[in-house]
Amino acid sequence: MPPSRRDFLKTLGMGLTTGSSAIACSFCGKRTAERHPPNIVLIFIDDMGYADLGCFGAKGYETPRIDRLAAEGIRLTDFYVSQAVCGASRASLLTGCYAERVGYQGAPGPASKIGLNLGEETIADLLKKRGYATAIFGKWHLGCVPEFYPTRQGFDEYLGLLYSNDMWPYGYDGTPVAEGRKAAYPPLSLIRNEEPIAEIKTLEDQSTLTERYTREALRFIDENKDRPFFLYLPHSMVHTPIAASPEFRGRSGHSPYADVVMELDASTGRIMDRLERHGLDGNTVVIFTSDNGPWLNFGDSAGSAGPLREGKGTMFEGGPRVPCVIRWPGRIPAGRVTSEIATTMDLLPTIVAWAGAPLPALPIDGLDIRPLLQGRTETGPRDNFFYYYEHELRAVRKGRWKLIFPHKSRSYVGAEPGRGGLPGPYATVETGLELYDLVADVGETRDVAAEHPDIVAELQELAERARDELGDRLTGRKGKGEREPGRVSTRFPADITHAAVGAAVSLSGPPSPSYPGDGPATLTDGKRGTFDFHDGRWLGFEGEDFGAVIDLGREVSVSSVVCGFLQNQGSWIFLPTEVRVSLSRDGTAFREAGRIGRKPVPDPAAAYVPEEIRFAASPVRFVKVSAKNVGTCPSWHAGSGGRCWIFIDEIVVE
Ligand SMILES: [Ca+2]
Ligand SMILES: [Ca+2]
Repeated sequence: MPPSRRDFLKTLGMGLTTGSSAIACSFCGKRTAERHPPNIVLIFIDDMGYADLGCFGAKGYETPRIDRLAAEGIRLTDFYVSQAVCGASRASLLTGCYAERVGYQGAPGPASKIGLNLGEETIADLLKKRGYATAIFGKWHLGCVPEFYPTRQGFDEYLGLLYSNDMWPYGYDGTPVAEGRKAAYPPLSLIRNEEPIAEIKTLEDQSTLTERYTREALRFIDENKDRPFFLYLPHSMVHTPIAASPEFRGRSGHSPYADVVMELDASTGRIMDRLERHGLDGNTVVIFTSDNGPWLNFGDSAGSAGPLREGKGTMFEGGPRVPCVIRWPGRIPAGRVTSEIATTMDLLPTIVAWAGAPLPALPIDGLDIRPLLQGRTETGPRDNFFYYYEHELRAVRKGRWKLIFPHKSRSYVGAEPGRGGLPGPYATVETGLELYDLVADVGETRDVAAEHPDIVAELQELAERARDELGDRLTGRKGKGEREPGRVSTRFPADITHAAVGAAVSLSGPPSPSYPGDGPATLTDGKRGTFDFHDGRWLGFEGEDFGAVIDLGREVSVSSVVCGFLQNQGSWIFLPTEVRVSLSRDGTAFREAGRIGRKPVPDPAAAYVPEEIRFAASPVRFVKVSAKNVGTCPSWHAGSGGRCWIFIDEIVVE
């Protein structure tokens, strides 16, 4: 008998757990299901480096309140986020899954039409089932259209920014930008629940964010002191543009960056004091960590990864390895330090087990690390970690060994960093197949692959199993455990029946290799695309005209042809300037049935436009459609001179 999927994944060490086993587990011990389950406070800093806290070796300034958390709890030295980028990292934190599993990548901007799938269960969803009050104060970054807001993903209340604080129509110095990508950004709104309440448009406004979030957190604790609560505090700082409130400017005597970190430290202290005032600190789990490593090209406005290689946007250790401390007096022994591998994905199963709440119904990757944290064992349940970035499996770690696969990466080495809040350029680095011993060489400086062919082979085997489950763009693999992100649907039904469904299509030229859909058949499969042009339901043509002939297989009486086109000018996708339909009975002699022409005009809204051509009904077998590309982006467009795209999803023949 073949092993079950669960057994199989267990041998992978991928920690796949399912709802049914979870329920059995969370009620098996009395210790985990007391009358009043613990409150959870999860403080998540944006872009804080591995060495930015005193207890992780920060130099030149102090973080006494966070250091005290470490002294009274546990410090994790080998703690990872799933990816060194804001959005994907947060998807993993809240779902307990690799970003590949939940299909959520990168750091989507204001025009993005995807979000964390509403079918995923977040920590907030799960704790609500156990009667927790839930709140998020800070940066969301898991979908910026209302259907994906935090209030739709288990949070009772929200105050914060929907995405990064630099996704605003201003430069890093706070002055308006006239051209480029940011010029098209909408105002950066502070959202309360589902309504914008203020606009963040100056560095002075940025400097209010830490204080605003902290005040909300204190109020939330006050209001919910008599019931279990989950407080998720994903600060916008220390992501640039950094800004400390007036009270903290110059406080560190070191740098504006250190001032901002000290304000975050003081914020953490105020939360601890408030818990203590209400007598709650003994029954509250406080977790402090970061979403990814430092953004090093900002120089003196970035943090430090200390001894680790590189930073944010890379999967060398400085990218995904982040500082982490967890405090729960009486349960987690004070002053503990562990170098076992653990990840933000492990927080979900650990927290819900402490709370006596169920695990998600869908498979996850996180592992319950309660025994490790509580000192019942020195060995954690996780001995491996898969370093994915934007769906590329760039490296794998098992125990002390990290095998890096050949890939191109952002690098900060050899590029002059910016100063005074402004970014410097990135460099790039290309790796080979490289093996590092992270215990002897945490900085990944000496490739020892040639000395350990057996370990290389073992890690390659492990990686192969990850690719099977989660896919890998570097080797062109689709994983069988991959799920879809949430997508904004158009107002048209996703499925449609018409006379050309299943008909053969020949294209006059191939689509871009980046957007091939399912080949030419994409145009007659009876499926429409969503606003996400990455959804595999579109054919994309870069700078080229579109042309296709559909063979209906036999003569059919036809009176209209409707072609579905996408407009998303922010992504250089324009409607065609002309659409023309011709008909034929024999595939040789075509007669024109109609044409539509339009001029490109600025329109920031994403739109699904069915271009319809109607004509007198007549029997035809072949339908020819051509569409003219705008060509190069018009002078009024941010990409002026660049090549325009056409995206088409279906040719509806009736
Ligand atoms: Ca970040
Ligand atoms: Ca289609």
